[in-house]
Amino acid sequence: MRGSFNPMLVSVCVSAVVGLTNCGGGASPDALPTIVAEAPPPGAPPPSNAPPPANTPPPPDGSDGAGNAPAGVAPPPSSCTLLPPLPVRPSRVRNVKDFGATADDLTDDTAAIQRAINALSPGEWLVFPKGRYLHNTSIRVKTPNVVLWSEGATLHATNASNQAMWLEADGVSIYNFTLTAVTENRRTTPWESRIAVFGGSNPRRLLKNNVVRGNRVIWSGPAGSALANSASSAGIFVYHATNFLVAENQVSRSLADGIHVTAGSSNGKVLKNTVTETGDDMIAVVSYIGMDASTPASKVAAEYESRKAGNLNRGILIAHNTVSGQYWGRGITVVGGDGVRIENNSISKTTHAAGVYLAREVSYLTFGVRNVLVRNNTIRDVQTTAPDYITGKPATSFTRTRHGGVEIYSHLFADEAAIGWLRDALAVENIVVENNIIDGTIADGVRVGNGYERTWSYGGRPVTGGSVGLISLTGNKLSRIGTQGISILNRPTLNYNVLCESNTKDGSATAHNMCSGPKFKLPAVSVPVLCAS
Ligand SMILES: [Ca+2]
Repeated sequence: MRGSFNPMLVSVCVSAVVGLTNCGGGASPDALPTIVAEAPPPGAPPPSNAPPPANTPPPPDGSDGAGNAPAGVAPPPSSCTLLPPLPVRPSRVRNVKDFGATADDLTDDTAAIQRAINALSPGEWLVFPKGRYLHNTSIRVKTPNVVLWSEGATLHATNASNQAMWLEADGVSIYNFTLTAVTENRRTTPWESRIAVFGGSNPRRLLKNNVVRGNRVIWSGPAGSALANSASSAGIFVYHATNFLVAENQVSRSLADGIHVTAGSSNGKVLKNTVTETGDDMIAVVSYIGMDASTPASKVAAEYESRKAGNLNRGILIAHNTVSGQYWGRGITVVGGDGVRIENNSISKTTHAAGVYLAREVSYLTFGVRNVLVRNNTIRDVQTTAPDYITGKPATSFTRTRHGGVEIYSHLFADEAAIGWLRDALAVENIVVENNIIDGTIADGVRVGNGYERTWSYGGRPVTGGSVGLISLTGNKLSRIGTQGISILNRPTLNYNVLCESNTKDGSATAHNMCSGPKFKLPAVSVPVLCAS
């Protein structure tokens, strides 16, 4: 199977047994039976210009990028989150109108735009003057280091199933566009997203140095209309890319995730974006092992290391974003990943599930989670409000998972749990949750280890809580909490403990009887450098 084109690898949350947990379900055993999501069947044919089968195994992603910062110590955030200056428009640029594109009329501009892009030499700029242009299929950019630059342009996609501004060469950048689209129901692939960083005909080639900045992926018509949403799948879809920057974009009402980072992406920054009212996670780092959830653990174990090399996301910085009001999914998530910093974000009105969610999930067979720093975020109104906007599938009425404001767990199939090293590999560990404000939750403020010592089933296979630990919860300020401030469900052991210090609930110290003291090992979080310049 490996090496053949697998829709699982390019999907935002599609599965044969779809969606009770990843991509919005919330995976707690007590929530399992309540939601049935819908998604295209896994065998649905891709569009005619979809990527052909990849015929090479995934390469190692080449990331290094991990420096060690002990718990609670990290480089100054300013050096990490400082944006580079915008590029200066060169005196000589190409103009899309010179290739026949016409703004503000009903004529389709796909051919003209594609002709203009194909005419670019590496490094050239293509300027889109003010006005609204139409395209009826994805626009593909295969020349490295070109810049797509809007000067007040709107791109409107008229095809729900093939609509991406598709960056498929190194260094391709897109700045300042307004992007609207026709949508039908929720889709899953990069070419059904609105901006895709994706290798296209060679999806396993690691793309480098792409920039998506200052764009607005927005809805353009009333609820219930074909213009009510902004993208059929994710608003911005980053697939197997490194050294990428997704900054200062707005995504509103995408049918799947707002910003979706997957497939062994590394050393990337997601900074200062605004994401609202999406149909799934607002910002997601998701690492699929890339096998169906029915795959027996023995097969997962046999292929684990090679798949990890190609599919595990590493070294992602998610900072200074504002996310609010999704009707399905979570606020900011790491569902499989190593080395992720989630800092200084504003997360609010997560009507369906957690504000911050760190989990290994069985439904999509993801990797574990390790080395995550969740710091200085403001997390407000976790399932305490109803969504202001809902559309289409999967959510025609909204549901609540009763996740914590911050939710941390590992779930394993029982046969995975029985293989000791695989159980450890799929753990959620080395996590620091520090100095966050968590204000307003329907259930716990922070919940760790849901599913521990419990057994339930998914897809007919027994599932159990996996290993969760080496977690530090320090200095968090909790208020308006529905149930417990901190809830620890796994018993502390040497390697799987939760340290709780200096947390408050309504101004008074709060902890939990399963919090362990410093007699156990502390987490040693290894977070991406990304801050050198
Ligand atoms: Ca036109």
